[in-house]
Amino acid sequence: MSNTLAPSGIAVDLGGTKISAARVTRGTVGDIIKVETDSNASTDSQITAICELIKKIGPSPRGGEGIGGTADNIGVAVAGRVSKDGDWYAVNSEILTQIDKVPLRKMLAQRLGQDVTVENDATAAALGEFACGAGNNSNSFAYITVSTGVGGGIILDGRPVVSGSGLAGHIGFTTSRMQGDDCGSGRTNTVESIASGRALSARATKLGHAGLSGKQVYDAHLSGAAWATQLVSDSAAAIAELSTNLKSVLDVDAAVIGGGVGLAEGYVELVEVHLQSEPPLFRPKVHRAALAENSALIGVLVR
Ligand code: ADP
Ligand code: BMX
Repeated sequence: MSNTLAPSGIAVDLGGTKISAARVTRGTVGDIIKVETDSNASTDSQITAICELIKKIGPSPRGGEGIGGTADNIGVAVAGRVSKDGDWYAVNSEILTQIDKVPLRKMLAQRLGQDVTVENDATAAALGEFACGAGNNSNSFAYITVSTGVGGGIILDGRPVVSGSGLAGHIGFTTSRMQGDDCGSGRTNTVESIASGRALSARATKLGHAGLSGKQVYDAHLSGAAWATQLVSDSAAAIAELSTNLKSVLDVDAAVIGGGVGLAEGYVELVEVHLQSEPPLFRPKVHRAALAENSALIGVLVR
């Protein structure tokens, strides 16, 4: 697979906190439309939300860049695992409570009247960073999104690591040596239960700071609140540990970090600080995702 593609089409990125959509033209993302994700929405409501955003973006004024130059290519990246048949499942059922064996590719094709690419959001983001981002000059790296959850997309020898069930890449559900919590995946002590935006919020509540979003916890850290700095440091330490494990198992060149928390001020630098406690052999390079919030929007259109 080439890593110098500049894809075009209509892209949607459904995460646990927001759904984004935009027209992409040869690798450049146009105006992004965003709506809040309803974690408890039914399958039909989630599909409707996706299709409404696509319709708002509208057909290309130049007849689209799809196959034969007619309809636009459409790509939909979603949080959750996506099987080779295009069926969609939440792995962390607390993030998307109604999503289980949803025939996503089939339902979207029926609603939109054309084939649609469907992919896990972090795997799509890895493809975006590989095509025209921080992974553009590497054949083996791990994209890590620290966002509502902690997701992963792995490029190995120039190809995405995928599996029939769609579980491959779900590195947020690996466990940490740090003290974690129960996780909506059914596992305990996962990286996701320590590092994600939801984890920052839940751990702040346990410290008596209830009702804060992950962003509000992070902002408290930036404002000098010691309790919040400890939570953010723990998050970065868990991602550093994860990056070291990925280096040890797959010998990835780099960890490319994205997501609302991962892109936040000083976060990547904190991960690098924690990596210093590991032997050099096991330290991958660490990069902030060059495409920032656009990684998955571009990657889901990469062919
Ligand atoms: P999604 O998970 O839907 O893809 P994001 O990548 O924006 O969306 O991640 C959402 C999580 O990141 C939430 O927990 C949110 O509170 C947190 N977050 C969003 N923006 C920031 C920020 N600037 N700094 C720290 N945390 C953030
Ligand atoms: C969770 C899991 C992954 C997803 C990752 C990031 C669900 C619903 N999500 O680990 O599939 O890639 O979160 O998702 O099982 P986001 O919502 O943070 O973008």
